[in-house]
Amino acid sequence: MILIADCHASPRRGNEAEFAQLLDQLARTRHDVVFLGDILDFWIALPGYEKELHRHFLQWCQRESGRRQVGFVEGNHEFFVARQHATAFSFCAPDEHVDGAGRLFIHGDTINRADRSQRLLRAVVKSRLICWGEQVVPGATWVAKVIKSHFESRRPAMAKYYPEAQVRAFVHAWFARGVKAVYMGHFHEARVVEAPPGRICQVVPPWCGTDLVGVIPEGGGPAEIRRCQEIPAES
Ligand SMILES: [Mn+2]
Repeated sequence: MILIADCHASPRRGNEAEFAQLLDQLARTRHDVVFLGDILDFWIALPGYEKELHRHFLQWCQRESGRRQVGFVEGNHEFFVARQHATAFSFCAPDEHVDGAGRLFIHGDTINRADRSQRLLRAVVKSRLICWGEQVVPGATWVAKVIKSHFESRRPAMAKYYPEAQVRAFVHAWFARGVKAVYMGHFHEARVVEAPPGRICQVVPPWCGTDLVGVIPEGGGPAEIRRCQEIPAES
């Protein structure tokens, strides 16, 4: 299984062509793929807010999920994807997903309890009232404005800070509930988090700027961090 985090594909970053190449490389392997969020920078899955980049990615997921598992968990730059596009994926979750093997996939932005503006945005945007409001065009415009102004006013330091004690507490709570492994992105660095014997917690590095992805071996275990083009085709 291949894990991909934080591609931040966007015209702003000028990495759309490289991202298309990544999708081609993935399609040439036989691996299941799980996208750990912040794949497209950014993605408001409402009418009028999706572009060719979003459509191309969705088509890829739709096609490849017929050949392999393609999972997606939303990052803090993605909104309403699970609600609007669930059928394009094998699984698609606004928060976290636990698979049949007891592996938890999560972006990671909600772990830092001190990041109040991020948690508030999530709570507001994903509320029932907003779900109703965004069915109409003025509602959708307003929701998109709120989301955009959040990112414009945000201190970049908060997003990058790695809250070690909180990550540990978070994953141990999941281990206590029977989860065997936790894989996340978001923090823009590769980390293996200390875990009890037989359990795994890993922070997958961002693909953006590194070309790196995680590859979980057949029998499970920690993901090997590799460049995607080094994964043999049809493996
Ligand atoms: Mn993120």
